[in-house]
Amino acid sequence: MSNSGTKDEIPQKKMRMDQSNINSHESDILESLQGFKVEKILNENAQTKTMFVHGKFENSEDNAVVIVEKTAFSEKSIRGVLSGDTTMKNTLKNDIYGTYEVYPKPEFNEIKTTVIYPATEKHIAKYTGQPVYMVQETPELYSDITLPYLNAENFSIQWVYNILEKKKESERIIYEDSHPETGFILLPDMKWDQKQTDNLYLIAICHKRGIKSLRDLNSSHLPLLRNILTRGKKAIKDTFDVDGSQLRIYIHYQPSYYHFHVHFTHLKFDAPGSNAGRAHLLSDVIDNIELRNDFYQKKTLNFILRENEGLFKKFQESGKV
Ligand code: GTA
Repeated sequence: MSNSGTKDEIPQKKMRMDQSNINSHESDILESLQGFKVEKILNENAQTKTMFVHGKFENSEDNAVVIVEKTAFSEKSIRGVLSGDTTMKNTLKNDIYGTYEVYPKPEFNEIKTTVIYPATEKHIAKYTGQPVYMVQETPELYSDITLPYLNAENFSIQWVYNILEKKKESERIIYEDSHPETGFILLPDMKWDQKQTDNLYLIAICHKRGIKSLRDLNSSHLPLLRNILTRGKKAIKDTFDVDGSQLRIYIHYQPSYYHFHVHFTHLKFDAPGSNAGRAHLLSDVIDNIELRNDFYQKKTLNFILRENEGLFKKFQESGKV
């Protein structure tokens, strides 16, 4: 829990916002969505109040994917909402019961928006609602299907190198260990609005290049994995006052980005991708490798693939799903 005055809000001095970066050295930062045309709603989730939209900007053939998400209330924002600045429209009144549509001032009505532009067909496929399937990947299927596929086709990891080389997001870094073999950068994940710790989400990106995924890990990586686990937890405790026992610390298999990284999310937060079929707890991964050096080279790994994903099509063609 946070030690700030209000429940689970981040102490102001510890909050790191994007604003300085946005206004200073970025030329392609959007100031409005003027000229944006919605082409298709790719997916929506009423529970998380999120919508994934495919669109285009005027005078451009490039695709954009926009993710809009209504953000959680905090004690600070709720005081702003429940105030005289808010206008209200009554929708029901019965005895002592009343419901209203409420229009707070814009600063208390934020919508977290992620814009991917230009977006590739792979981005559009990733965010499109579609059937999903559990796949069983034996070591042989990994070398025959998965590895050739991901060597030929995967999401660009330029954004990862930008972080490691301090070209982007350097002001957001929470902790860095710069050792080339065991070091990493810990920073807020793109999905976290950093307004409260209830939905805390950070990623640790290792400095060492060439570790694609869980499949590559062996005992030579134990110092790196232990370092991320121990120092990542400590940095989060020091910065956000969230104890390690309140964190879900895991690796995705398959990830979207094949440069080794670890997800740190708050236990209270049902983060996308934190379920079985995707997430492997870092402490279990360490334990498994301690039991057997080549555990992840020998194990059959189960994971969920989307029907539109290229990798799923490869598995389908080979008759393995
Ligand atoms: N700080 O530039 C970045 C950046 N990028 C491009 C990605 N990430 C970044 N973080 C910073 N700066 O957690 C983060 C991602 C993700 C991690 C990569 O890096 O937010 P991964 O390689 O395991 O890939 O992790 P994965 O699992 O596909 O990640 P992602 O994007 O979270 O997708 C999982 C599912 O979550 C998606 O299929 C989608 O259904 C859902 N999702 C994605 N984004 C959002 C969102 N903004 N809101 C709600 N749901 C989302």
